Amino acid sequence: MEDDEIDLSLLDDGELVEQMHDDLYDGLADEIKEGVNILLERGWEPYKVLTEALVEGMRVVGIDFRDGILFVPEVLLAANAMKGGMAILKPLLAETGAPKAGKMVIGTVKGDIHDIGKNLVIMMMEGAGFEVIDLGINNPVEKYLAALEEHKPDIIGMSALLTTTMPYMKVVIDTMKEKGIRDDYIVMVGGAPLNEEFADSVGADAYGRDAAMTVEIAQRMVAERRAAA
Ligand code: B1M
Repeated sequence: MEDDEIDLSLLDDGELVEQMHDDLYDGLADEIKEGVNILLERGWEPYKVLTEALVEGMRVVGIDFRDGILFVPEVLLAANAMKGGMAILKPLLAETGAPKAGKMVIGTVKGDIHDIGKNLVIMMMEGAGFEVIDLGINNPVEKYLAALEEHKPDIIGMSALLTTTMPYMKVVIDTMKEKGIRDDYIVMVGGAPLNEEFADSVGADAYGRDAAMTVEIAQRMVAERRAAA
């Protein structure tokens, strides 16, 4: 170990969690994995590790990304560190039946292969405790419909980066209407060329301007739907 490195195992719980927030911010995946393991060894519930050490750390990352203090490369590093911790917690969370923030199916629409923004959204959503099914790129309507049927998510998300592919979102939403399943899901759309008006015009429920906003809106809409049910 380097002289200036911190021995995480010597920190008390509070200090360790604070250090993990800093390590997430700095995208240090190995330190995050080590921190998660230490907290688990100290008897922390996996859900407590997830919410207090990881999700809270990512919340700060999301705010600074939204405010232009952090940029895409840094957020990807933070999200990658988060993923390292999540990989340890996921099987344990499944066993303990921790509450989920919600479930989302997301993919880039047909004809479009841009996925950096979508992947960022996925990482931030997972960071906020959502289960996300990633359909990848170039998705025809059939692929979305099959995923809705199979996974029964709260949210269907679509991403498009080209002015030529963004109209395809309407194809998906119209097909959902034809099949009578439109209102069974929250429909969220995003991608650089979109805006609020476009989202309204294709019949989506919400437009995610960026990953942090998408998480905020998703949390609010899922909570509203659950309260209404
Ligand atoms: Co492309 N490309 N590209 N490209 N590319 C753009 C989009 C373009 C604006 C560049 C330009 O000309 N200035 C332009 C589109 C012009 C237009 O439509 N009017 C363009 C073009 C023309 C093309 C090709 C046609 C080029 C060619 O071959 N002649 C071709 C198309 C291929 C295809 O899709 N069929 C093409 C290809 C590529 C690469 C493969 C080289 C590469 C993609 C690599 C990849 O994604 N794996 C690429 C890239 C990297 C870009 C730019 C430079 C960057 C896009 C990006 O990743 N941004 C882009 C120019 C630009 O936008 N500055 C450009 C960073 C990312 C974090 O932001 O994706 O906006 P963004 O995501 C944000 C939000 O939008 C939101 O959250 C994200 C995080 O905050 N969000 C969502 C996104 N999806 C969401 C979904 C949600 C919610 C929120 O669901 C709920």
